[in-house]
Amino acid sequence: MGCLGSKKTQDGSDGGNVVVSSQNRKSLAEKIEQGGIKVVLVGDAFTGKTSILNRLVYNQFANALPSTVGASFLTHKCQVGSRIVRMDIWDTAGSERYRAMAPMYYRQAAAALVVYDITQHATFEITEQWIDELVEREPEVIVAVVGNKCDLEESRAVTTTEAERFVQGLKSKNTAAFHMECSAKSGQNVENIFKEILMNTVSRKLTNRIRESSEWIERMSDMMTDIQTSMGLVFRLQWTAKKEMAEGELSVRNSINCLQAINI
Ligand SMILES: Nc1nc2c(ncn2[C@@H]2O[C@H](COP(=O)(O)OP(=O)(O)OP(=O)(O)O)[C@@H](O)[C@H]2O)c(=O)[nH]1
Ligand SMILES: [Mg+2]
Repeated sequence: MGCLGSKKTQDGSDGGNVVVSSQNRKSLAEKIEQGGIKVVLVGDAFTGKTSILNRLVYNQFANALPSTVGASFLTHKCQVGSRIVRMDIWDTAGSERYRAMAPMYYRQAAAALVVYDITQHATFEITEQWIDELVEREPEVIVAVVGNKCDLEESRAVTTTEAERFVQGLKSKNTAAFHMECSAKSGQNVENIFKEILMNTVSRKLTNRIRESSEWIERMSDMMTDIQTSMGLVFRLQWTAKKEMAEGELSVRNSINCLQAINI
């Protein structure tokens, strides 16, 4: 997967004023699938959501960042095999006063990064709430449970095993989920998370298409059976009609023979 360009806006509400990067060339645009994949980042404040995106898109990291206001929107293009897939990414604010706004960004999200800070256990505990809220609105969403700041291993408060057990629990409830740890600071695993999201989304799309095709084939074969049954019925009717006609003809001929025999 390669990173091919992005455009970004920060607005606090609806993602207006989009600035298109110079890399948005026509040759690329022509290859981009219509309608990108919508990805949303949620999680507690200061867990590093904006930093993860800054690492992905600009390969940059800042030790001090202003908190996101409302939400920020950007698009990012990635190559998956021979295809270029556009991701429409919403980076939401984690602070309490914007909490109620988050569900506005869940609509039709194909995937969500639910980010926690591995050094703050409370940020991990609250992920369940975000996920419940997300899945309730978008049951098909692919959930990436992301433990950020793994460069701070010495201050770790959430073990990998604990997080993986939690994700197993989600899977057993039929939520498409995976767990990964990353560091926006060092860049470790950041691109892999989005690669995994894309792979999961593409394979889900393919599975859905295969399911639709097999349902279509099943419907066709049901229709063929119906047609065959109807054809069989028509043949049987034709055969009965011919038989009755032949019998009728026979009895008329017999009557004529009888009449001729008694010379009438
Ligand atoms: N050590 C370390 N610090 C990080 C990492 N990622 C982010 N930070 C720091 O954590 C703080 C919060 O990062 P943000 O990216 O603003 O967090 P956020 O989740 O977007 O926060 P809100 O916008 O308020 O929801 C910043 O000071 C970052 O420098 C990381 O991987 N390692
Ligand atoms: Mg932010």
